[in-house]
Amino acid sequence: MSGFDLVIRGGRVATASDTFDCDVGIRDGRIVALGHDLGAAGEVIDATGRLVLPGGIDSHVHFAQPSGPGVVMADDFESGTRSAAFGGNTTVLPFCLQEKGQSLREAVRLYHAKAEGRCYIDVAFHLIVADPTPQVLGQELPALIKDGYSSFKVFMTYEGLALSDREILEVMAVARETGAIVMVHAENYDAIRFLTDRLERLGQTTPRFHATSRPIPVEREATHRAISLAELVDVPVVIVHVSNREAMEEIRRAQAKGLKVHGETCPQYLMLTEADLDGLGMEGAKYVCSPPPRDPASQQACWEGLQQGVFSLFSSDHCPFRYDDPEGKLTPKGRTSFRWVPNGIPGVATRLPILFSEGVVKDRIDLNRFVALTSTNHAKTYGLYPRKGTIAIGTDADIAIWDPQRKVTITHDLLHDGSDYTPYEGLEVTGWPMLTMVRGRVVMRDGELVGTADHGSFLARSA
Ligand code: DUC
Ligand code: ZN
Ligand code: ZN
Repeated sequence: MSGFDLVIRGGRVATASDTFDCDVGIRDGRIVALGHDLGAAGEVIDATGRLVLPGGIDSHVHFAQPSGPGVVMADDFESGTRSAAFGGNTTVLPFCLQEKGQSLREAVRLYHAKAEGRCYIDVAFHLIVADPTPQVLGQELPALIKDGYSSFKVFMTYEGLALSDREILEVMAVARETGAIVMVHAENYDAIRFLTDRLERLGQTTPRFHATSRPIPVEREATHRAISLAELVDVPVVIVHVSNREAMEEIRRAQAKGLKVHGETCPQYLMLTEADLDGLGMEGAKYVCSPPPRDPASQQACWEGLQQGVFSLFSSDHCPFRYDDPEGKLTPKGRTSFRWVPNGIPGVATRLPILFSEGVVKDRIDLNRFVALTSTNHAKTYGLYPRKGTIAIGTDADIAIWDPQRKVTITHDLLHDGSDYTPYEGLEVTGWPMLTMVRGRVVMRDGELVGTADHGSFLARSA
């Protein structure tokens, strides 16, 4: 009787550093052998002609997040993790949002209740700190960090979420003391409000003006300020969803100075531009996200950031709202002004195929950088490595098997999320995840869901 539950045979394995042909032996949900002729197993998966990659880790997704009166996020944990599995992901990190006046501990309890038994793949939570009271800063946050919630996001914009510089410094100081990492949404709140009010006075309220209300200086200034605040406290930060060259250069400069600043960008900043917000009628609302998609020069800058290592993280920022739905993009208020259109677009299932096709197939990045940007670096940055994010002896058997030649035209029905559209409808890609396995159990095979929503487990992380 063989010692393996499963052997993946004949594939080409790639990690963030190496590419090699070998079989992968799995037992009890872990990788226990890499080699040739591993012998018989309970099950053999033939991966001839396929790539065997660490499952994607998407460290920036939003599921079941409270999104304001009358607005409902399109994905809960079940549909969100299902869609993630179809896109070759094995772990996601969604955000647990603290609302003003709410205890952070209570927010975490409620978020666990939403996720419990409803995840196809593994999850860890970031926290969003919206109300940094003395109780939160002095007790709840340090205790939660100890319990495995070792990263949290702060916002420099949005009603009810934006923190003052003083508050950001207080939160960063807790991270400094406890070894946590701070993610920053860097856009200047007052500048956006000023520009939005002015546009509305001029009657410029259609979705395209969303981009006009948050131009590049709004993001560049806040990026600079966020980095400066982190420098004062000497804490590691991630500048999330970076959309353009000027913000990217702020990060590059900080990295060159030796500051612990990580950069993240997302598919929308490679594939979309503000022209997409121009659609007929309200169609542009489908592309409303923040920061907004920019222009071809900004897309090029984001590619350079990925190629040169300024960006170590490529995440989806999956933040889904249905389009044709009064609880989605087109709420009664959303129809009156871009100001009220929920910010965010879906993308957890399309992140990997887009970067593989546009990046690896088109020779902008190599396969090892693809693995680093989509899996390994996420695990390393957020305290999941080496259990997650690579293929090595002893790691969780979290694997995506890809057909690198398969040509697919992206249509929404392939993505299995809770939304009613994809911003990438009709995009042709080469390379597609054919099988997703979490801790040795197949969740998705050949476009069919074969896993169950009780398989995903919660991952507590080390700081
Ligand atoms: N920031 C995010 O990270 N996601 C969606 C909306 C936003 O502003
Ligand atoms: Zn954000
Ligand atoms: Zn986000």
